[in-house]
Amino acid sequence: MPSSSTPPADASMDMPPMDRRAPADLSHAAFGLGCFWGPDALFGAQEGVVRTTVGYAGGGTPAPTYEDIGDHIEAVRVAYDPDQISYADLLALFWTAHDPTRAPLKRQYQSALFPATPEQAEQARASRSDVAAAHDGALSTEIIADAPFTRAEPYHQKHKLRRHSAVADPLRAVYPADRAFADSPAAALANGYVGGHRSPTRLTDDAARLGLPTTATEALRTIAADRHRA
Ligand code: MHO
Repeated sequence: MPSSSTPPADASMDMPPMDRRAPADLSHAAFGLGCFWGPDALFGAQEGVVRTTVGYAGGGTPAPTYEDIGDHIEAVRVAYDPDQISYADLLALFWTAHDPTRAPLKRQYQSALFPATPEQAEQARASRSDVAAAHDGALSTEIIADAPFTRAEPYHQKHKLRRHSAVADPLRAVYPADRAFADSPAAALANGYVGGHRSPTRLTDDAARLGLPTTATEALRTIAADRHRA
């Protein structure tokens, strides 16, 4: 019998196939909807979302950090393939994933849209008007165009996934650099599963592109089955 410290034979992996094949021509946009850990997973679970990054945007304080966020807002920046998911789809997700009528206790958790292009800004404004009409105008959501985005500290990136070492460790071994791990499309998708935003039945198809060791795939399936609510 191998000792308990012997890693399973299949515990290592190569770069995930979906990371090798990630499309180059991506659009991006950022969203603020409270603590960024949850939205990181929510957006990461969506088909067509290629990368997610959490960070700080919307303020004027230079060089924000988590401990010294100044007047910035926690945000998730999404890199997406516009052939697979539209900004309108992302907006729809944004509105349903939080309560935009609630004024947050701290500016850090302000509801905000950070469009990156004039077209997105126009769509964001039109979408906000539609949603406001349905709520008698009482929305707290701000629209801040062309806001500089500062990446958050590594421990905030894919925060939910980091708590599940059976899944995160093989990915960390492929990407020892924090930045590469945070930017991995496979890490974004795995984080989406851990957050309960993707049905475990979809792992049947996703397993090959994630390329995780079998033990990690099974661990992810168990976590997803526990978290996912139809
Ligand atoms: N309630 C959470 C917020 C973290 S989020 C990155 C906590 O402090 O644990 O703002």
